[in-house]
Amino acid sequence: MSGRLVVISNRVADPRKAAAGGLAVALGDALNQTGGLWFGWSGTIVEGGTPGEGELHTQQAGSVTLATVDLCREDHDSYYLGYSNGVLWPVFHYRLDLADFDAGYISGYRRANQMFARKLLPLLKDDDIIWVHDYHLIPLAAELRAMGCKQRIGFFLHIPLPPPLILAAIPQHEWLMRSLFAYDLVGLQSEADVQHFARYVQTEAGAEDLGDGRYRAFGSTVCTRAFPIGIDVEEFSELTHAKEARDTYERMCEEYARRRLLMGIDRLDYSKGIPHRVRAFRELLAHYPENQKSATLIQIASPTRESVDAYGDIRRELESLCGAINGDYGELDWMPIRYIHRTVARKRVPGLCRAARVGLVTPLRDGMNLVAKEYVVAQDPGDPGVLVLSRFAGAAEQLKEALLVNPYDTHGTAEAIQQALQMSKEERQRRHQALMARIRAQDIHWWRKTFLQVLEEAGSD
Ligand code: ADQ
Repeated sequence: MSGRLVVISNRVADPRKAAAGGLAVALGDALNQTGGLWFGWSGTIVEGGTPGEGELHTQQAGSVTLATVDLCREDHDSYYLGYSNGVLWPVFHYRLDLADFDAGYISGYRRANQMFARKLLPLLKDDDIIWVHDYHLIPLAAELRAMGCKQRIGFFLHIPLPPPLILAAIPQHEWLMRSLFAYDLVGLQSEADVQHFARYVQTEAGAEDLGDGRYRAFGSTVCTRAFPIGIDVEEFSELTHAKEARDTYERMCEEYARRRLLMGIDRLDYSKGIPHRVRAFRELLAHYPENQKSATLIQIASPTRESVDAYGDIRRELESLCGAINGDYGELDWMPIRYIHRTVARKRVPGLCRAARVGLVTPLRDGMNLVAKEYVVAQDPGDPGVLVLSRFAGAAEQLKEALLVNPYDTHGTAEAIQQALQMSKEERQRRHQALMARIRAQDIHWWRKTFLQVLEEAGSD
C-alpha cells in the first residue's frame, strides 16, 4: 500500500488487546504496517454536552494512533440509538415494521457525521487511504469532501443492502445513496447486495452502468463490489487448540455425555432469528420424538442495544418461549433448552462450537454471519459437526455445503436439523472439507487485502 491507512468506524478497538476479535486484529495488522490511524466514537456519552461538539482524545497503541471523540447525550440518542439502530439497522434487515422514522433522528445523524469529519480532517495526510466502516457513517465521505478532502475513500457496509423498494421506505433514501457516490469504492458483503445497489441506482437515480462494477450518477462515479468478510482462520484454529477452549470442550462433553448438543451463539438481535430457531427445535422434538431426552439446544445470546425498544421485546419473547418448551418437554434429568443471556469469553467459543453436533446459524437476514465460519473452523475434521445455515445469511453464498434452510419455515428447519443429526460420518467429513476450503480461501486477510487493492486501483482512475 502506498499511503498510510486511516480506518474509521463507530467504535475503535485497541488492536493489541486479545479480546479485540478478528476484525480489529486484521485491521490492526494493516494499520501497524503503515503506522496508521483509527478514528471513531470514544464510547463516552457526555450528559448535558453541546450537540455537534465532542472532545477529541488521541492515544498511541504501538505504531497505531487511536483517535476518538465523545458524543453528547442528544447526539448519541439520535445518531446512534435513533437513526443508526432505530432506522438503518431494521430497514437494512428488511424489518420496516420495527423502524422508527422519527423525523428528529436524521439531524442528529448528520450532525454527528459532520462533527466526525471536522475532527478527523486536521489529522489527515495527503497520501492517506481512508476506509470507512458501516451504516453509522454512510455520509462521512460526503462531509469530508465538502470540507475539501481529496484522498481516496472506501466504504464497507457490514450489514445487508436491501432491495430498492425496501430502501425507498426510508424518507432520506436518496440522500443516503447519493452520499455513497462520494466514496471511490463501496464494498458490500454479497452478490445479492451488489445487485440491490445496481438496481437502486439504475431505477431510482438513472445511473449509467460503466461496467466492471462502476456506476455514474449524481455527477460522480463509484465502484461497487462484493467482498465477503472472512475470519482469521489461523487465529481461530489456534484458539480451538488452546487450553481454555479444550477445557470448555471437555466439560461440555462430560456434562452432556448422553446427549447430542445443538448450539446457537448470537447477539440477542431480532435479525438473528433466535425465536424461529427455538420453534424449529420444538418442532423437532414434537415431530421426531426420538430426540426427546437426547437432544439439547444450548442457545447463548449476548445482551445488545438494550435501550432500543425492539430488543426488550425479543428478550421477553425468547424467555417465555424457552420456558414454555422446557415446561412442556423437560424431565427431571433433561432440559431441552439451555438459554443463556450472556456474552461468553471469546477463548471459550471454539470449545462450545466443537462440542456441538449441530451448529444452528439461522438469521432472518444477516450481512455475512461470522459464527457460521467460526463453527466450521472449530470442528474436528475427523468427526465434524454439521452447520445448519439460513439461506438469508450473506455466508450462504459461499457456504453451499452447509444444510441451507429457510428460517421462516419451522417444519423445513426441523427436518434439516434431523438430517444433520442423522448424517453419516463420511458425508459430514466431505461437507466439512469443502466448507473449510472456502473459508480458508477467503479469510479476513484476503478480505482486507482485496478491498484495499481495489480501492487503490479505483482511486487511480
Ligand atoms: P454481528 O451482527 O455482530 O456482525 P456476526 O458476524 O455473527 O454478527 O459476528 C458476531 C461475533 O461475535 C462472532 O465472532 C461471535 O463469535 C461473537 N459472539 C456472538 N454472540 C456471542 C456471545 N453470546 N458470546 C461471545 N461471543 C459472541 C455484523 C453483521 C454480520 C457480519 C459482521 C462482520 O451483522 O452480518 O458478519 O458484522 O462484517
